[in-house]
Parts: sequence; structure tokens; C-alpha cells
Amino acid sequence: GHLSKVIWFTGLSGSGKSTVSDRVQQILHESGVHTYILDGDKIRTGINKGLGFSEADRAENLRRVAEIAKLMVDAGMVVLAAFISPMKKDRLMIRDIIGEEDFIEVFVNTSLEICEERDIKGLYRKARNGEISEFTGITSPYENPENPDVELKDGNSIEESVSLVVEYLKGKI
Ligand code: GGZ
Repeated sequence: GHLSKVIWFTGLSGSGKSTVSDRVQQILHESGVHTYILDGDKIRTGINKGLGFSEADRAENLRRVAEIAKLMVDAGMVVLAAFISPMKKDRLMIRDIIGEEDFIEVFVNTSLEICEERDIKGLYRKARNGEISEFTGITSPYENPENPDVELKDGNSIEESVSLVVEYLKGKI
């Protein structure tokens, strides 16, 4: 068996949260760890349909995700959650709901400059044009975590980032 945990990826849109969490999941899966990924796509079109990007809606989005993640931990899973989760107070709430001992915070610290240059979905351009409001990093804040368990930086390749997370998890799950 293995220990149940929530591995929570926070960072800007396009920072690489989904890419890294997908690869980490593959590796954990290969060593027989029972995992599940929660991310904005699955959650915001499903259980959280109707929630937007105001401060209150983001808080409610994240509160529900944290409650779901907690249930999954109780069921024995390793949960990978990939959400911008931009506000310190919301990340504290998440930590409170899940419980300190089951919570691992990964800060995907890709700079705004690089995320905007990539602009994989064209959302940054739309945010600059005013076609999307309250866009994180442009017209809505992102508060950097101060003490993440793992920090992934601009200079890291995807494989390096994945290794950093997997190494951190050794002995913990
Ligand atoms: C931020 C937005 C917005 C606004 C749509 N601000 O790169 P993506 O597209 O696939 O990931 C982003 C996703 C963010 O949802 P989260 O649930 O992770 O956000 S939060 O934790 O703050 O609740 C982006 C898309 O939704 N998106 N509009 N205004 N991201």
C-alpha cells in the first residue's frame, strides 16, 4: 500500500501545471500508486459549472475541489490537483480542509512573461484586448507562495520538473 496525499499544483495559466501533473501521474501509476487528477477542465465544466473567475467564485471553486480531494484521500488515493489557486488565503483554506499532513504544495513558478509568450490557448492576448476580464496575471492578482514544498522554475525542462516532484515524493507516498 501507499500513503494518501494531495499534491496541489499552483501557478499561472500556461505555467505547465497540467503537463507536469500528467507526467507525474504516469510515473506514479507505473509504480502502482493509485492516483487521480483534478483540474480546471474537468471540474469547471462539471461539478463547478456556473462558477466564474471573480474572487468569490475562485474561492468557491477551490473550496469544493479541496473537499472532493479530501474525500479521495479518505478513499486511499493520491490526488494531483492543478488549479491556478492565486490567493494566499484560498491556499490556506485548502490546506485547512485537506489537513497539513496530507497536503503537498508545488509552485509552478513560470514567469508571466514566459506564460504570455507561449499563450497556448490565446487567452493572454484576449485578456490584453479586454475580451476576457479578471484574467490572472493581467487583470487579476497571483500571490506567490512563500513556502512551497517544491518550486519549479523557468529554467527547468519538463523532465527536470517532473523529477523534482517525484524525488520529493519518495518516502512520503
Ligand atoms: C484565469 C482563466 C480565466 C481567467 C478562463 N483567469 O490555461 P487554462 O485556461 O486551461 O487554465 C485556466 C483555467 C483556470 O481555472 P482554475 O480553476 O485553475 O482557476 S482558479 O484556481 O483561479 O479558480 C484558463 C481558464 O481557466 N480561464 N478565464 N479570467 N484563467
